Amino acid sequence: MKSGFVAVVGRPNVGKSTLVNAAVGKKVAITSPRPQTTRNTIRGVVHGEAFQLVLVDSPGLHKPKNALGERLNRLVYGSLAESDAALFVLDATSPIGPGDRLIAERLRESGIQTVVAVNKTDLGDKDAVISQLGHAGEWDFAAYVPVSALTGENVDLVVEELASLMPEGPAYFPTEMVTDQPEQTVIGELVREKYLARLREELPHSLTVSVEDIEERPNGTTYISARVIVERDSQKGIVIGKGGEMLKTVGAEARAEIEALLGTSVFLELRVKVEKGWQDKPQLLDRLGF
Ligand SMILES: Nc1nc2c(ncn2[C@@H]2O[C@H](COP(=O)(O)OP(=O)(O)OP(=O)(O)O)[C@@H](O)[C@H]2O)c(=O)[nH]1
Ligand SMILES: [Mg+2]
Repeated sequence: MKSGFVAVVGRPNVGKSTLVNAAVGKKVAITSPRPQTTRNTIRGVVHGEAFQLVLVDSPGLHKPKNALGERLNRLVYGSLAESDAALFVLDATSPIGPGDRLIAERLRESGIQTVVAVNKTDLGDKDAVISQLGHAGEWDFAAYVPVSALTGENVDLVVEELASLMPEGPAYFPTEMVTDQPEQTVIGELVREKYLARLREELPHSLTVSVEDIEERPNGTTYISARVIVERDSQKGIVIGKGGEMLKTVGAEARAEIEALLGTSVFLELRVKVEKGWQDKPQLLDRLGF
């Protein structure tokens, strides 16, 4: 069969994770309208009849502002070296900018075979999409596909183009496996996604979730204890909300998705903790899995 690894790259918020989920057919990566949603490399597996694609979703590339940002960028460029092809995602609703050009340059330097997806075609008008395809065409990559990760339009074409670039190889993952992430990680991410949808501005970047314990009890309920970690005392109140309202709402929303994921009833205990400046502390970043 044809099989291999595909590095999914692009600026923050262009829809990389949404596209990976659409190609895999399951939610393996959380998404949000905020830039820098994805923080880890996440592998999502597309099982075809004669191919297997391992899509490696990664944080959007941007100018690093702190130790976390630097680690994320290194992570992405590191994953390029280990990949058989790249999927470069552009956003049809915003013109090609210096960030996109920088990524294009890196891709060309690396010599990796690249498929360009111009995403969010459901939002961008036709002329904008065509002009983007034209500009991107100058980079001379392997293929160009206008796509909507949200409606699913042309997602199959992206998969087809990528599959055609894969070398002969083994199935890297068994058919029932769509991601390599441990349950603990997926659960923490689902909690973080619910917070991202509700919090404003800077705060989401200061928030991380660490799942400490998952235990299936004889009564069939899975008990999960997780910590919501923020950077400053002032943020603690926001994350908990008036009378614990925010914590309750997020907890209920996350619990519903976790129950669907695990297929059991779930008791989710969320606790909030302040870790001052966690994004700039290498030791803490290690412990939190970055
Ligand atoms: N209308 C529309 N919205 C989309 C499409 N693809 C993604 N989005 C939205 O764009 C936002 C960002 O999507 P993500 O998939 O989180 O983007 P990302 O590139 O993974 O972002 P980072 O992880 O922050 O780098 C979300 O609100 C998505 O719902 C699309 O094809 N059409
Ligand atoms: Mg993402």
